[in-house]
Amino acid sequence: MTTVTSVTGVDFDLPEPLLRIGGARVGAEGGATYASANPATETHVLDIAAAQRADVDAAVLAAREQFESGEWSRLSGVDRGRILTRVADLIEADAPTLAALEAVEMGKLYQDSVVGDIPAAAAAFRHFAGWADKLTGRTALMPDFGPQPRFGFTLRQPLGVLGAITPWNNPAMIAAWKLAPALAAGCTAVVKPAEDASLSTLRLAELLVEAGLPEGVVNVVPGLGPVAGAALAEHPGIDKVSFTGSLAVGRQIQSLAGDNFRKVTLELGGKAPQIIFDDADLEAAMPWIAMGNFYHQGQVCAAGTRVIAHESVVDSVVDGLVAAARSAVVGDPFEASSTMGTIVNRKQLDRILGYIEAGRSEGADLIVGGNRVDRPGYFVEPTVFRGHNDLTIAREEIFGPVATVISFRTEEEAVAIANDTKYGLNAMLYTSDLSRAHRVIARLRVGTVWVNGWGVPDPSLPWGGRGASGIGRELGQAGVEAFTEEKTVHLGL
Ligand code: TXE
Repeated sequence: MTTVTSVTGVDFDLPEPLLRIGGARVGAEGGATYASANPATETHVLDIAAAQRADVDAAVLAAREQFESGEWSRLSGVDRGRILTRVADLIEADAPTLAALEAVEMGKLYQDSVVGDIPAAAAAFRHFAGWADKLTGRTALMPDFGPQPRFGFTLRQPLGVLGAITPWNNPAMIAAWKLAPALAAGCTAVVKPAEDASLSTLRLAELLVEAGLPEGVVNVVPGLGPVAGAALAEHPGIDKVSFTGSLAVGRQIQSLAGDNFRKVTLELGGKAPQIIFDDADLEAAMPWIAMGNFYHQGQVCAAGTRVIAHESVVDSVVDGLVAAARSAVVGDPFEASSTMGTIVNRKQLDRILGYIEAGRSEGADLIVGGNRVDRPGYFVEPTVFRGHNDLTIAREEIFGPVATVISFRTEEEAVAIANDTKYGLNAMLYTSDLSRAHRVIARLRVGTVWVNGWGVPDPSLPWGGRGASGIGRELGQAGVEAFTEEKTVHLGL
């Protein structure tokens, strides 16, 4: 095992950078690897085995054989739950390592992962552990069929093999959101983590086995998206694809899944509105509004980057965002004083700077920020524009710390602006009027609404989008049932 020391003296072990197929830790076919890099220092971390098509075949076969063996899929729900609870305990105990792996590979603040992402990953396992023995069917009293009395019921059975393709922005948490419900339901899985952040998923795989999960239940195939990801998404041996990532790749996966009549869940990001009414408690709201834009450098699918403020409070909201931007400390993700880390990679940094340029050239008013930070690493200033909803920066997901403030006059207008987007993942609204909150909630075309706040989805409630934000729901009862098939039985008596 290789031990690494961060620039600020945090020691952590790197997991073996290999594929996990069945019980084996193996290199990729032909010895293929890809480089993992630290975006804060632009230095190499290590080379990771890059799964090829044949490796994905082997992983799917391992997951299929494990599923058919019944060792996991027919284990009692109580026993599955016991193991998943142990996984949650191990994740919590391992938070410093998991957080360090995410910080070193993709620049998220170490401290934010320790208290945020990693406990959220554990919470998903803890929650779905409780579902493992509660996935029951229903019964129906049916009329006799001719002379024959009948009784009907349904069985809820595990779906089979999951192909999970995960993004780099919250790698352990999103892997947990897919794996915990799938495992609770009795499925087995092949996971393809993002090439920019694979290490915490490899570490998670080790913890799963340490908790007592049989080998082969979760197989991990790090690799490049168009190679390993595509091979997994189109593999005939999987029963479901669960994907979180970009719209473009989501579209490809959806069409592949459609061609193969395969179940699919897609979470493709958003362009969420934060509506601030004139009756909002601004002092309480401002930290949430700022966090919804600058937390994790804006690389969050739920980020609320369209700040839609009533004309009577819009100047105060802009001032609040400017103050938050000016007080942000953009620095090394391991540094305790940093409040913002780095952008994940060069490509993403250039994308963000390109959007900022589009904002400027389309005539939006740049209030603060707008530049790359002058130091090594992919750091960008928190940025605030004033503008309108037709700007490119208000229409496209930037996945960077770039807010666009838009003003409105009436509730009607606020709802219209909020809904005027192809995305529909989430929305935030700030008001002290309960009736208004209910009226607006009912009209927002999104999967989730936060009122007077912003944050992380909770495993007990569903999460997912409408429109270009995706298909299906993860988490909650809907999320775990999505890993089952409900079989109807007509019993002649
Ligand atoms: O995503 P990709 P990228 C959005 C966000 C971001 C943009 C691009 O706007 O700026 O997408 O990010 C795998 N077949 N989100 O380029 O490529 C890939 O290896 C199968 C929002 O990083 O979609 C990785 O594991 N898989 C989002 C995963 O897909 C393929 C989170 C996501 O990477 C593949 C991430 C292929 N052909 C980005 N090509 C959210 N919903 O939160 C790539 N992959």
